[in-house]
Amino acid sequence: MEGRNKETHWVAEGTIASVGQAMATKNIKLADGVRYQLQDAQGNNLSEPIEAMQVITNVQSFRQLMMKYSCACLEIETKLNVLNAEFSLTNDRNPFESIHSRIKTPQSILEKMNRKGIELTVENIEKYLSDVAGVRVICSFPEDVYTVRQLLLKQDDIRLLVEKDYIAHPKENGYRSLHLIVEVPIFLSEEKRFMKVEVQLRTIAMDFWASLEHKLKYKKSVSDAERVSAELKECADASAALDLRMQQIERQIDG
Ligand code: 0O2
Repeated sequence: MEGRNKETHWVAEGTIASVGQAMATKNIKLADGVRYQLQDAQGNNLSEPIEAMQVITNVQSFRQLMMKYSCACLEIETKLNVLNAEFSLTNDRNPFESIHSRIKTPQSILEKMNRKGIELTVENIEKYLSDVAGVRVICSFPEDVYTVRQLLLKQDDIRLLVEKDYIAHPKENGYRSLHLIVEVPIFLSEEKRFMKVEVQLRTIAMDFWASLEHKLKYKKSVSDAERVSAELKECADASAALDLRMQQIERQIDG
């Protein structure tokens, strides 16, 4: 199986997956925006030409990588759930309210690779993206965010790669969250592999703000966008102040 002209022709044995396998082993790189024509061994076109992302999502090594990221999310979630169970027994309250995991969609992976100007290969996805696996932890109070951080990073199989504290140093638009890029080991039948996971920790109020801001950012026609941004920034500051007041009240009640 061989690609004759990388941008227009692929000689395939019959399935997109087999083309993908061959590309992966030969480390052939895909360019976004180019349409790939799949052909059988006799040179007959197999289907309509398809886009780079459609090809890569059928590559076995891409599927394996996504499976590994899912496992890494599970590892982090389990660690956090164990900590939550212990903490709630000893301290009579939970350090966090909820956890959500997600694997970045192929579309979103493609967009980020394009934005960073990186060629689309399975290897590059793993090498250059650190947020394919994401775990979001929602806490009640700001100090819980740092408690969870400390409990998680204390574990000796977790490696901290990058930390961005947007709570101590909010983004200009008002965005607040603590981001940790960590590596966690996953144990497969034949190997132990460290996988990167982005852990985002934030309060309920920060999460509410971020979800709303995210929605508005992607709205096509926001009239008076500048005023909306300024209002959002005010809301972020007000909600941060409320977080701190609620935390103080909680301390008074708990003693
Ligand atoms: P999605 O759809 O959530 O995955 P890097 O990843 O380090 O190359 P980046 O993306 O600037 O560069 O890193 P950063 O600042 O740590 O942001 C990563 C993620 O945090 C984003 O992922 C968002 O989920 C969230 N985030 C960061 N800034 C904002 C913000 O201003 N508003 C909101 N609502 N969320 C934010 P993605 O990949 O952008 O998107």
